[in-house]
Amino acid sequence: MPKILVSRKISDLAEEKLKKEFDVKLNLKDEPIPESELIKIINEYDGMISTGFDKIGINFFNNLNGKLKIVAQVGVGYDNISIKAAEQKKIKVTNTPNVLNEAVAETTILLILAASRRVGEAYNLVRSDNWKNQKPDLTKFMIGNSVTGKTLGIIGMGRIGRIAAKSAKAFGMKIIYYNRNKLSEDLEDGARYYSDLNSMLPECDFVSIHTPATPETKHILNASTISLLPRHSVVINTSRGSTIDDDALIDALENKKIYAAGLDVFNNEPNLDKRYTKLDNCFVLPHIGSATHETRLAMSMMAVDNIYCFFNNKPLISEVI
Ligand code: 8YV
Repeated sequence: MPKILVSRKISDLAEEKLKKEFDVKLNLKDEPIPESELIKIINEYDGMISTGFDKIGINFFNNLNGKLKIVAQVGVGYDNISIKAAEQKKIKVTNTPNVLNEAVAETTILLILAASRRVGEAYNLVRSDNWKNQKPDLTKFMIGNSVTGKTLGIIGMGRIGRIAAKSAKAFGMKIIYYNRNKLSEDLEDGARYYSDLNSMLPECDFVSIHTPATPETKHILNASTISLLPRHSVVINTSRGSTIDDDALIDALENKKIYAAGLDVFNNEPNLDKRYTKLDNCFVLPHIGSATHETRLAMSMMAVDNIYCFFNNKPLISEVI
């Protein structure tokens, strides 16, 4: 019976299913396994279920003795895994695309609304019992920007970007997008394509990032690209923190070069740049894009199914390499 290490607590049903077929080491207490510890123990296992919180880098792969065959990540992103090293060592890597599209799109809409309608400030006012000290000024009190009818620019019109676009249309938003390639008319669904990011940015009332973290997308929003955004624009990020240059975005928010930001992901999570937490015009979440019961169960199940298919010589559900 193949031995499988599950690096973090995953959904109960998925753990049950895995236990039926494999010799499983679960992490019921959900204690993070430090990288050095993981490297020490991993050679006891034939397969591993990982999460985006585990660092599975070159050292991990260099240390393998031939027993480990597959890393099944619970997550669509896999920037925590050195894919090149995995390829060299002929280790399969799988991820969990599609099942989280809607949850992340929901979070995108949540951030669009929260950032433009000043939800963070408004919520803090009530919670801190300071509402009663405010004058309900009709033209000033918690006045934000409307979302309806505005233009949303999507950077990265993949599976998640397209669902976010579809949801945004419910608010009458016009969709424009920047992507490596123009999509078919069917997938575009009325969105206007820009082959050049710099040409799209001045047209955006909102801009939302939906790319994976790659060397090409690192700091795709930086001082130069942010300077092209209108002053009333709002930056949304549910992808990865690395797509944004923090200094540039914080400068733009502090000096009102843009209106607001809504961010679910950060560089160096969970130790985000503290300046974000001090800004009234920045609505922040702790990377909860896919955090619904339904979605985390589906993600957990997909990772388990990938492990099952691999050890039963069936086609994998979602293969990265
Ligand atoms: C997860 C994510 O929270 O799927 C992803 O890429 O960022 C999130 O859904 C995280 O990576 C857990 O593995």
